[in-house]
Amino acid sequence: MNYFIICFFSMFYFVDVSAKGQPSEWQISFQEAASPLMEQLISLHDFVFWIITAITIFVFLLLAYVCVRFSAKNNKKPSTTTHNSTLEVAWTLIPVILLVIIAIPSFRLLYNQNDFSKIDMTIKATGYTWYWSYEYPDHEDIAFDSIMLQDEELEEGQPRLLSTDYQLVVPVNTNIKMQITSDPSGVIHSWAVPSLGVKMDAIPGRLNETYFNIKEPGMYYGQCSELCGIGHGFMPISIKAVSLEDFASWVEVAKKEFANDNNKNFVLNE
Ligand SMILES: [Cu+2]
Repeated sequence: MNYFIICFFSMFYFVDVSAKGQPSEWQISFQEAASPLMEQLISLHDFVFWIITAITIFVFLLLAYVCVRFSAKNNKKPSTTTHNSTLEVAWTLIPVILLVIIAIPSFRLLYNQNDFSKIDMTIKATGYTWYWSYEYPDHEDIAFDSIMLQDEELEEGQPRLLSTDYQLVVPVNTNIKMQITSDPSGVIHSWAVPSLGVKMDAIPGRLNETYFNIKEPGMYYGQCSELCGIGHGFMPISIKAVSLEDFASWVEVAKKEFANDNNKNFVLNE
């Protein structure tokens, strides 16, 4: 019952009330925004939602009025009017104006999503069957695979089907460009993290780009969002956002940890 009440009210706030960066049971709306892009996505959604609601109610009331007022019983002698210029201009212009009103914030967001003018660092994600592999070209080519933890490997607090053995560690308040591609001999995947407002196809032989900026340290989870095959539901993305200092020390550790591992894909890049 509690879940029901929470979900019911979260519909009106358009934000999920549980732990940030991951989905919750019975969740209806978005995860809490953890990046500026997701904030903009949610505000555009809320804005358009109210326009849609107003239109739906208006059309419903019109239909109800027509059904009653102009039924055969109440309107024995139908009018033969076929044109009404004022009305025709109005029902053409008002939708056009509404579309322009929606288009302005929509195009602004579209532009922001593709604005790579202020990038601080780059990470490359490659989709394999069935896991993600990450490379840090700005940090001495640190590279590692990120494989889903099985149920028996999960530790306290790690969400099932979302946690990985190695996490994508990133600094907070940094514009991070993700280059996203897929194994040349593989299939199409999609790198998606709902709380960051990021979803980009990973296509063999093609390098796609997106970016995010995480505001607060914490864990942020995502999944492959392109039906890619038998392991589609088992190649999660888990991001650990840390402070700049913690990131610097992680880089030092990671350089050693992943340096001599011949299984890692970065060996191919040498
Ligand atoms: Cu996939």
